[in-house]
Amino acid sequence: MARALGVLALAAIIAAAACSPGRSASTEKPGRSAAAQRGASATESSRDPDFPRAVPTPPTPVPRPQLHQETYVEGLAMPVAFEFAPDGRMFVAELDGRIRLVEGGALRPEPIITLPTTKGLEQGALGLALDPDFSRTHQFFVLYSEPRPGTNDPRRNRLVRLTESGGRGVDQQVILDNLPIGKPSPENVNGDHNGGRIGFGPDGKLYVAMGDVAQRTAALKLENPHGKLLRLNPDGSIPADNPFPGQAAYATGFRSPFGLDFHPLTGLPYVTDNGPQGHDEVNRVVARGNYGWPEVAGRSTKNDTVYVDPVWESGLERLGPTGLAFYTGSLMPEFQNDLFFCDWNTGSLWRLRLEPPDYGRSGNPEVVAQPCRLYVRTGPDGALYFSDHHAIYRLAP
Ligand SMILES: [Ca+2]
Repeated sequence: MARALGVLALAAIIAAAACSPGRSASTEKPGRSAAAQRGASATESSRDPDFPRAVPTPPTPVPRPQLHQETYVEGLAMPVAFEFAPDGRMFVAELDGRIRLVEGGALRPEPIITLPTTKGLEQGALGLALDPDFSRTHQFFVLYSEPRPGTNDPRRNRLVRLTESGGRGVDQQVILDNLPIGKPSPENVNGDHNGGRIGFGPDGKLYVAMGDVAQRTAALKLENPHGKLLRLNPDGSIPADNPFPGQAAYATGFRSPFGLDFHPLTGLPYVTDNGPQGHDEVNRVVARGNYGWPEVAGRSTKNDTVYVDPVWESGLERLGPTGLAFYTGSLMPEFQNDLFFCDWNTGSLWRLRLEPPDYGRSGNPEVVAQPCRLYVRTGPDGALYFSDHHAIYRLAP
């Protein structure tokens, strides 16, 4: 895994850590094989001033004795995304394609549907969103990595829409197909940088955060989905008012985004992105913005206005940021409208206070809770919910 997480791959992350914990701290150098990186890292780190520090030691959360953390549901396998329906049920996407339901705090034993996914480290059921009009339509959306039939070879990423009926996912419709997908190789079995987070903005459009799938040249082309935040109508068509006329892209220059949510006051999307050697980012995403990759990771040092700098970046530390959410509840007023994100490498829930009026800058984040490695959301009850490899936790007074 490389970069740890950087990847975001979260999946990668995930998988890597799950399969070989000792390798989760390995570092990817662009253009070099993972094996070569591992072999060279000890000597390289001593002579390359830009070589990232080891994965940071998990920081200690800021004490908040007034808050109580409990396990909300366990027995899950890599719950990479979860969303609350208006009726209080929680939909959960497990990495290897199972969509689960939690009702009244209890996990239904059978998935509502199991999508056929590749079992790579950074591939699978990567994104989950519910129709803003779910109460009426019962529709939900999943972005997943499809294998070639009968194999584990990645064929494509695809965005599908399903309807929940009696606890089953039915009437699958492909909304956007043939999205790029990372290809495994002997040096890299992860299938890098798929991204795959999806979510509805307050404008009713469906946003899709796509990684570069380790194809930098392709990512430079506006018409390619690689490394873009896409903006779509719910049926997959391109909105007439998209910022690049006739194009699905809303913004460009992402590498391995694995968190997506929308600011409760401005409505702008925010994404986490994973850098190649540290320089992990939280980004406030404006229409037509170029977020740098593959030319720039982290803040640009080129003194130009071509690239939009991140709201915050990790410098040389490799966190592997994953899920991102704004706190929009009323149970914890001190968190109101703050940005929260998880990271794979230390398993922390980070809080970032954004500075008004445009919420485009912040100081350093603080750790609020652990373990948070995959996803975070504000629940309808005003609690914060976040997940690690096998469980979802609830934080509230
Ligand atoms: Ca960037």
